[in-house]
Amino acid sequence: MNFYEAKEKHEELVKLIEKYAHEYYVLDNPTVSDAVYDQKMEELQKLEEEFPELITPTSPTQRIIGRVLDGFTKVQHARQMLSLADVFNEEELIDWVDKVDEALHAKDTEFVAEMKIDGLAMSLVYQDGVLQYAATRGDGMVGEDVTPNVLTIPDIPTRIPLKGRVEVRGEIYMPKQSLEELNAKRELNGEPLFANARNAAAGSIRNLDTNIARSRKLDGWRYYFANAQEFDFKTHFEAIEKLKEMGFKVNPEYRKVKGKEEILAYVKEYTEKRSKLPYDIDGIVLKVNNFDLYEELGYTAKTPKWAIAYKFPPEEVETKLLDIIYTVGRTGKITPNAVLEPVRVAGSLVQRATLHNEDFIKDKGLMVGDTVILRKAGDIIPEVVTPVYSKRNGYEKPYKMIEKCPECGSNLVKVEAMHFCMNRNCPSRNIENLIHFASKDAMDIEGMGEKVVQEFFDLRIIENITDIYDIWEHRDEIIAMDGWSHKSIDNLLAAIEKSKKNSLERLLVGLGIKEVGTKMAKVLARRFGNLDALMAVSEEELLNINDVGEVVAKSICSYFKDERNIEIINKLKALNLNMEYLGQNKIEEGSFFFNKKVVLTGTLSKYGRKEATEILENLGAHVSGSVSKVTDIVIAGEEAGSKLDKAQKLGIKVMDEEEFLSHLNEN
Ligand code: 0OW
Repeated sequence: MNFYEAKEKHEELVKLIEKYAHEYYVLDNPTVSDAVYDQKMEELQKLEEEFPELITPTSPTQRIIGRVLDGFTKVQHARQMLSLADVFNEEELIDWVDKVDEALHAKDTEFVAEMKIDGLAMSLVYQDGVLQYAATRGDGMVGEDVTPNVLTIPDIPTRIPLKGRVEVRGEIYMPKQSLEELNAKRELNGEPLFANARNAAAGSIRNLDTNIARSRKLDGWRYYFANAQEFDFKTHFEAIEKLKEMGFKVNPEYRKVKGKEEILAYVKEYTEKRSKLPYDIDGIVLKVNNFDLYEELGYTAKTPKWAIAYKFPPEEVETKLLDIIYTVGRTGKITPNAVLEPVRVAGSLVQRATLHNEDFIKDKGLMVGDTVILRKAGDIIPEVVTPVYSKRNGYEKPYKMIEKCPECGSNLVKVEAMHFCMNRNCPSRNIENLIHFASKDAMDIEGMGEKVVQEFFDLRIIENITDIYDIWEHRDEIIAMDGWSHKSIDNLLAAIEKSKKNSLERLLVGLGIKEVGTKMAKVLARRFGNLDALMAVSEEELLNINDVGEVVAKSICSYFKDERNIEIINKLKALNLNMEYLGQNKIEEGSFFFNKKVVLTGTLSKYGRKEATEILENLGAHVSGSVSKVTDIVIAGEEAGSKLDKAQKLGIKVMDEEEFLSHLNEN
């Protein structure tokens, strides 16, 4: 067979396999057996082995292989990916509908009502019937090409029967069932759970390993044929029907509505049906049906005026406040937590909620034994709203804040609205320190989640962070414990060993120095290069660094003066933990821009704004967006605007691009 015959055969096989996949995954009505499907797939694989140049990213054979991508390329959307304006109650929704009628000098404009799927927006672009790419929304103009991951979703067609350029918008989401399975697995592995399906879907689509994306069992609905009018479609409804006919999965709950009654009836129907749907919705979308009216209604910067999202109110449920327990944070902060009768709200089971501090509890008048209203603010954090006073039976206990640390018994100190345990050796603080040290943002020790830390702490295998590097001594004891095997403990020991090679900023975060988070740790690590240099620095020197204020400087100096901390650091050194900053571009002290407050304005020809900022920050400059009297230098490119005027008025040094570049050449 020559190349052209092979190309013919290839297209024929691809079309056939896509047809079978559509029948199986979208119509749920296969016309051939799995054996026939597999046989065709094998034939295609053989053909591609013989003629590798026929392999395209959207060939069915590419959907099933696993690969690790090294990143996603950016994609410029041909048409802006619009967002939706929100309304939060029925009154606002009807107001919006009335405004549309007014703008159109019409009555009872016809809309299409549909589900507002709670996932992430995705654009699919086809050229002459072949999928070119799948891209995320990004900022609406530029998104990320995530095609390999989207192709792991079986019912996304790579071929459609329509010539020309077709742009279809939709949502990628994680069905409720998939989220439950995924979180159950993560729970077992001691990994952090996904708070909701939207986060899980976004995290999965952005995972660089397509096998992981595939394992997440994502799905999708298409809800907008972006350039339908180029194909002479007159309404959104018929465009959606066409999408279905072309093989796309369209959420079945869409329907034409007009007039207040029909619209509110639809809202009511799906407010009730919401919890029974196998996918998360966070509202309803209304779109004017007739395309001709879109131009008349127009757009805002990010949203059409012919569509609206009605957001469901946060789901509120009643449950019982069984008890109030206290946790001691890493910094000794005492947080009261509500122990609740387990209850399902907004798609997950809730039995705990923070009560923040004593004032919060007293302001709400909460008493143990109360029936309380609970909701998930922003669909993520459980929030105790109020007691249900009418359900009080006199047995509720008036609230009194504890006075002693629940872990070590030392007296609590009240600082503003918060209570603290000041005992440096309070066991509970140690657990929090250990959890923090191994956490993702710090030393990132894989497999050393909260549960494992708690388990090893309770068994006295670890008391403080240096003990982590002696866990290997307890290997046999751990293997004998439930839930551990040779493999799992060796994986953990390997992860612990690997963490010794972390760059300095991770260790700084792990040490838990107050006021030193991820960003500050990076600034300090880049500036001083190694831990000894940082430990030797004076408060004045620290204050000279941009971003380092009084509080931070004091906290760092007092941390390194504390004997206990020095002891821990010496032990970590003896354990051969890396104490150096391993990142690129250590800051050159000698640079002209070192420690200078710089503002960029206008357009530079050699570097973009972001790149120039990065270069300046690597030279130790502090680049800010606005000119003020503390600004040292303004670098003015072409068409510099008001910032240049302000600099001249304030007598601030202004340099053009040429002078800026000349200073770079010095370095
Ligand atoms: N989440 C949704 C949804 C929908 C787009 C195209 C025209 C205006 C916005 O279910 N059913 N319909 C649209 O229509 N957008 C939706 O989601 C948007 C996309 C970006 C932000 C929202 O999630």
